[in-house]
Amino acid sequence: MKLYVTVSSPYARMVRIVVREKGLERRVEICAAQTRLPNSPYYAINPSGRVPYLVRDDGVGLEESTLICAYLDHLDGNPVFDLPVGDTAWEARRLEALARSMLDGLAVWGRERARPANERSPTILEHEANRGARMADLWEAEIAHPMMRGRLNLAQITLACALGFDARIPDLRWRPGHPKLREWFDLISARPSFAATAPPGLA
Ligand SMILES: N[C@@H](CCC(=O)N[C@@H](CS)C(=O)NCC(=O)O)C(=O)O
Repeated sequence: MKLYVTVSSPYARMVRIVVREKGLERRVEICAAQTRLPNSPYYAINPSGRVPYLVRDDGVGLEESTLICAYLDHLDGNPVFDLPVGDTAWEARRLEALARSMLDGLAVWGRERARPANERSPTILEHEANRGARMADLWEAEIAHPMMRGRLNLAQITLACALGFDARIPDLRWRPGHPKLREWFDLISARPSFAATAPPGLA
């Protein structure tokens, strides 16, 4: 199988973490995609131009980080990232949605920052910076939740990929004033699958 990624994409990082957590490094070839480029050859592979994108052994392509994570998790018939059964599933989904909200906002912020300076919208930059600050406050309160401490799950992976995106957004200063979140992040970042997939800083 081929997994198309960019090294900076936090969504692709989620899948790269799952590849390592599931020991699939030999089955999944990581391929660099050229995104956001006019006429990129990547568009012939994935017309949407987005990453992550998994081309399965049968040639069928899958988009969306959560779908790809679930597909890879189920390959061995022993999924470890499925939702828990019963009422706790709602808590798991609630936390995952909150982490996704933070990640989606930061992705918009990062994309706006990456535009040429004269094309950036100060309104969007400010809106996303404020959202990021509110979400960091929210997560400082939520991070003690047992599901954020227990066995690795998609809420944890999503939140860690969101917070780690500060490597690409220097103005995202979520650490000051959030000691519990900082401690949680430093711990999860030391896990080999997270350490090996950390996004490069800006040049
Ligand atoms: N909801 C998608 C988001 C994927 C996404 O936004 N990927 C960005 C990189 S972070 C991308 O491919 N951007 C290229 C483009 O928009 O052309 C997922 O979870 O996989």
